[in-house]
Amino acid sequence: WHMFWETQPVRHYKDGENQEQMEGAIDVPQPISDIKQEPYNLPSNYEWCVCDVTNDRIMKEVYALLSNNYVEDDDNMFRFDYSVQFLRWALQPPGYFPDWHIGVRAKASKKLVAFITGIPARVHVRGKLVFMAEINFLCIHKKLRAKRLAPVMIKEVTRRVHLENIWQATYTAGVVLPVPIATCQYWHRSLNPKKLIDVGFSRLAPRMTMSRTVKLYHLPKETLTPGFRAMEKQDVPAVTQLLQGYLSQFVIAPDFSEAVVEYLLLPIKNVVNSYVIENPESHIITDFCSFYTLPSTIIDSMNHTQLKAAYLYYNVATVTPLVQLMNDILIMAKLSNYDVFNALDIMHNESFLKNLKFGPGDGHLHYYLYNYSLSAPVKPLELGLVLL
Ligand code: NHW
Ligand code: EN5
Repeated sequence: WHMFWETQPVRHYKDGENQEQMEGAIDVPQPISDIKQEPYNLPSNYEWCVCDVTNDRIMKEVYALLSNNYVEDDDNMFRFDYSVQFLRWALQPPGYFPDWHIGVRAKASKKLVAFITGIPARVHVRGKLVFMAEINFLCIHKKLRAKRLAPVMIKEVTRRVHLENIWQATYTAGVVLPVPIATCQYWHRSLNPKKLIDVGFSRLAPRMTMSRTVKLYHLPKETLTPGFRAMEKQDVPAVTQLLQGYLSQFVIAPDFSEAVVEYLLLPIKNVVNSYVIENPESHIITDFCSFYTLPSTIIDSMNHTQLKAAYLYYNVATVTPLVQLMNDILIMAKLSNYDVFNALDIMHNESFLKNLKFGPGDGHLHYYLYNYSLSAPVKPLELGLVLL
């Protein structure tokens, strides 16, 4: 049934979902000298390449592949449109390995036809610190689908991760594979309801007119919490402290150093937005929130070509109520002209979604671990990890 996944160190459905399981690595690490030294074989017309993400010409090729062939919704109406700036940010965190940015080219034309990436990350799993790879941006050109190329690419990235003495990985997908550790739902908050309805992203609710819908989703012209401002470099130590304190309660959560917080959370225009609440008297940073920018191409639309979407990233509310913090971040996204604000039902997000007029989407996100077995499945609210 799962010809490839059957052969991999992941949980399998036959393992018995209800039985007590041991928690930890499935396969023990091999000696590095035993790891295959040469890349896996591709079909003879194709060759491996490393995609240097600092190179503009190569990034244009990666962008062209992904913007035409990456993830679509179930009805093929929208396709993720990760920008070059975003991909550069996502792929070069502290300690990244250039050769984990893997491409496949046609030998004759040198055209880039497939891509997969890994980045290193330290992840807490039920309190244990595990060195992992985060795998993302697996993409095969539409004309090369269903030829069993994906298993070769996954084995090749696995080999390169093993060469760095890393034996676990985490990834998310919209499809069900063996076996999700958790299944989450996307929620959407309309910011520009007229456009969302025009392009088929959402519908006019029964007994609602357009003008009543616009009014329903209306937001104030400025944020409400005193001391709300964009995060700056000087905030990195305080934000790191807030995140470490908050994330320690989740079963799965990143272990953020100051270097990683500075890299991932300092604002970058059209990539990542982060805000803090600085107490006006004490100047203490009490709360933090962030989103990343991931537009989608509208596949067949007359009037519009792109949907501008913000995705909730990391938040910590210690003093300001979370719902108030999230209302302010919605206001910021609206002021910056986003069409929709998306969030998953992870961490404590359930507590504000309905209140702030988010509605459930038709997409799910499944979280996976490679070569790590959990003794029990995890609830979305036990997840403290967001993958891009
Ligand atoms: S999820 C987004 C994945 N990308 C897309 O959906 C883009 C559009 N689709 C495509 O480009 C975020 C193709 O359909 C892809 C499959 C490339 C998806 N993950 O080549 P074949 C990520 O990037 C299995 C894993 O014939 P294809 C996370 C499928 O079950 N496996 O299919 C990536 C089957 O195996 P089975 C997936 O349609 C995580 C086999 O691939 C998958 O031409 C990667 C069929 O291959 C998916 N999303 O290409 C794993 N989709 O056993 C990392 C399909 O069922 C693991 N498959 O026969 C960890 C590695 C590191 C370890 C380190 C220690
Ligand atoms: C790797 N890091 O399905 C991630 N998106 O709900 C890769 N639906 O946008 C895996 N189908 O519900 C990603 N509108 C998996 C997700 C793939 C993309 C996807 C879903 C998530 C989505 C929209 C559009 C649906 C179009 C028809 C949706 C309803 C919005 C409505 C707004 C008003 C209140 C109720 C909800």
